[in-house]
Amino acid sequence: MEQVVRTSLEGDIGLIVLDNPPVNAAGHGLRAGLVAALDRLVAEPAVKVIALYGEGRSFIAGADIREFGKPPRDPWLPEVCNRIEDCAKPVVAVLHGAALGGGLEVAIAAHARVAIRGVALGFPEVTLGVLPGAGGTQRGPRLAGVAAALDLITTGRRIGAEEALALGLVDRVAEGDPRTVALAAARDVLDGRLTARRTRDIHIDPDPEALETTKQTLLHTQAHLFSPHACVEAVAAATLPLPEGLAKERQLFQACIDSPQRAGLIHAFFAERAVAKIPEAAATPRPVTRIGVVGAGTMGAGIATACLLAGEPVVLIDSAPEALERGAAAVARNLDGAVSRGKMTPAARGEIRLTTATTLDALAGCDLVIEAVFEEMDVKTATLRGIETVCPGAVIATNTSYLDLNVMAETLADPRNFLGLHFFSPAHVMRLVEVVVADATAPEVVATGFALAKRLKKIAVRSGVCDGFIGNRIMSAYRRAADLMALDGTPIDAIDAAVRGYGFAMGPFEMGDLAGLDIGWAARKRQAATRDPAARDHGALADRLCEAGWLGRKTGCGWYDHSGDTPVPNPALPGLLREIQQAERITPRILDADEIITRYETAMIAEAARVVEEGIARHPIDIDAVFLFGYGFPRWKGGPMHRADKIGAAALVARIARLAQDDPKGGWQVPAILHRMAREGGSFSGLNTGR
Ligand code: T1G
Repeated sequence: MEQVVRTSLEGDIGLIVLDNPPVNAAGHGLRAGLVAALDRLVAEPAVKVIALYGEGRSFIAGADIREFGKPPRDPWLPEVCNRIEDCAKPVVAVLHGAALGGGLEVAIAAHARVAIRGVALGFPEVTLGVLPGAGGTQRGPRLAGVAAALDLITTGRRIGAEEALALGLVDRVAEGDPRTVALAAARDVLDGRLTARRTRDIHIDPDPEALETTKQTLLHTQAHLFSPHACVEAVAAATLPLPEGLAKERQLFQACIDSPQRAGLIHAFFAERAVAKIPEAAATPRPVTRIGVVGAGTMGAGIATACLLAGEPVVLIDSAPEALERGAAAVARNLDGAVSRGKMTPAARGEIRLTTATTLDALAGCDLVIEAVFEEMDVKTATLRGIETVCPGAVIATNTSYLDLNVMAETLADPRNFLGLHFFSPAHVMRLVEVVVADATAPEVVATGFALAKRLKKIAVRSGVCDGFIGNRIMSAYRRAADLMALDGTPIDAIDAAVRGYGFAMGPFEMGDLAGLDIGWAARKRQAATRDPAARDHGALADRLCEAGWLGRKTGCGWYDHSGDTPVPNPALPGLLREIQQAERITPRILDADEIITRYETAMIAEAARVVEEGIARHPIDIDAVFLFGYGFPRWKGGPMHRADKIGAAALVARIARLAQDDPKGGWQVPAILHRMAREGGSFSGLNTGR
C-alpha cells in the first residue's frame, strides 16, 4: 500500500503529514495511514502534542468519492475520527486549501484547529446526495451551534477561515505554510496559548425552532431530494449522547448511499471534471490578451459580459449603431446585475475594459474573436472572412447553434484557426460552452477554446460537427417527441407538468415560449428540404402558431397565452389541433404522465446514443455534462446516459420497439449501439474510460 501519511518528530512535537495527491482525499490508504501514525506518535514517549497537516493543495478534500458504493474497507472514516478524538495526546489540525466533508470532520474531531487564510471549509456532502457521515452532524453542532451547523450541512456551502472562526469551527486564523503553522500551533498548545479540548465534551443547546424551520423550508424547496431531509434528521440527533447520535448518523448515511440520487449526483460531480480530459489537452493554448465579439445582439452582449466578468478586455462590434448601443446597454445591465448579486465587486465593475465600434478594423490586435451575428450562413461566412482579414493568425470562433462549421471553414484562408464556441443564453450566466471542433481545427486552437472557457468559469464540452452539435441535436429529438404527443391530443400543459415532475425547471412548451418559437420554425424551414417525407410532420402545430404570429412570450402568445397573470394554454390550440388531426387522420389520445416521460426520456436517450455512436461526443459522460450544465437536466438523475444505464440497453431496445410499433412514422428507431449493448451486455459508463 502506497505511503500517503508520514510522521516526523520535532522535539516534543509529533507531526503527521498527509500526502495523497491531488487533494488528500480520505481514501483507504490515508485512513489506515492516519491511524497508524497516531498509534506511532502516542507510543513515542518524547511526543507531548501531535500536529496534523496536509502536503500539496489541500488539507483533506473529503472522503474519496470514488470509493462510494464499493464495500467499505477498515478503518472507516468515523472510526478514524473517533480515534483522533480519543487520542491521549492533544491533536491540533492545520487546515489549508480545502477542508471539506470528511476533511472538516477529521478537523473537528481534533482537539484544536487552525485555519490558514484562503482555506475553503464546509460540508458539501448534500451536493453529492449524502450527509456528513463521520461525525459532522454531531460534532459540527457542538462547535457551531445547531442553526449554523444545519445551514452548512443542508446547503453544502463553503466558507472561509474568518467565517469558520466566527462560527467556532476553528480556534485561530493564520498565515503561512502548513508545516510552519503546525509547529507554532503545537507549541502554543503545550504553552497553553491554544486550548485543546474534546468536541464531544462541549455542551450543545437544543434548537427545535431551527430544526423545524429548516425542515419546512426543505419540504417546500427540495421535496424531491432525499439527502437534505436526512441531514436534518441527523442533526436533530446531535442532542443525544455522542455514540447514539453517531449511530443515527451512520444509519441515515447508509440510507443516502443506497438512494439512486447519490449515484446521479456523484456522476454529475465527475462529469464536470471528466469533460476537460480531451485529446488536445497536451497542446499548448495560444495566449489570449484581447477578445473581440462581433454582433451585439442577445448572445453577443452575453458573451462580452462573460469575458468582462472574467476581467478580459473586450472589443464589441456591430455594424448597426443602434444595435451596438442596445448591446452596450445590455452589457452594462448584466454587469450591474452581477455586482448586485455579489458576482463582481464594484471595484472590478469600474475597471472593465470594453471598447465598442461599428467596423471590424477595431478588432486589430485581438488574438481571439467570437462571431455572434445573425444565424444565416452567408452573413456568418462574410463576417468570418472580414475578421480573418483584420486579425490574421487570430483564433476565430463562431457561436452558431446549428450551422455546419466545415462549410464555414472552407471560406477561410487558414481554417486551422477556426472552431465553434457555442454559448447558451444567457451567456454570462449559463455554465456550458460547447467547443465544436471542425475537421481542420488545430489542436492548440481547441486547447485555446478550453483554456478560455476555464478562465470564464465555464464548463467546456468538446463536440464534433453535426446539425445542432450535441445539445441542440438531442433536444430536437425529444422536442419532436413532445410535439407528436401534443399532435396526438395530449394537452401541452400536461406534458410540461410531467417534464417538470421529472425534474426540469420547465417543460418543452414553456421553454419554447421563453426562447421564441421562431428559432424552431427557422430550423424546420432549413431542414424541410432534407426532411424524411415518410416521417410525420411533428412541427405542423407549431408552424400554425408561428404563421399566426404567435412566437411565444415576446409576442404575448405562443403555446401559452401570456396576457393574464398566469399563462394558460393558447385558446386557439384545440381548433388548430382538430384541423390537423382530421387532415392527418390522427385518432386523438391522451397519454398519462408516465407514458409522457417514457417517450420524452427515450427520445433523448436514443438520439444521445446516436451522438455517441457517430463520435460527435467522444464519451457518453460528455453528453451528461452538456445536459446537466446547459439544459437543466435534473442533477440527481446524473444525465441522459447515466439514466440509460439505469434503464438498461435491453429495456431501451424493447421500449423503442414498442413505440415504433405504436407510431410507425414517429421516428422511433433503435440505434445500433443499443442493439449491440443489449446483445453483449455493455453500458454507456463503460465507454467513459480511456479518455
Ligand atoms: N474524492 C475523490 N476525488 C476527488 C475528491 C474527492 N473527495 N475531490 C477531488 N477529487 C479529484 C477530482 O475528481 C479531480 O480528479 C482532482 O481531484 C482535482 O479536483 C464521510 C461522505 C477540493 C475544491 O465534496 O470540491 O467527505 O479529474 O479538478 O478545482 O462525510 O475537487 O484530476 O482525475 O475539482 O482545485 C466531500 C469535492 C466528499 C469536495 C479542488 N468533499 N472536491 O478543486 O480541483 S463526501 C467534496 C472539490 C465526504 C464524509 C463524506 C474540489 C476541490 P481528476 P478538481 P479543484
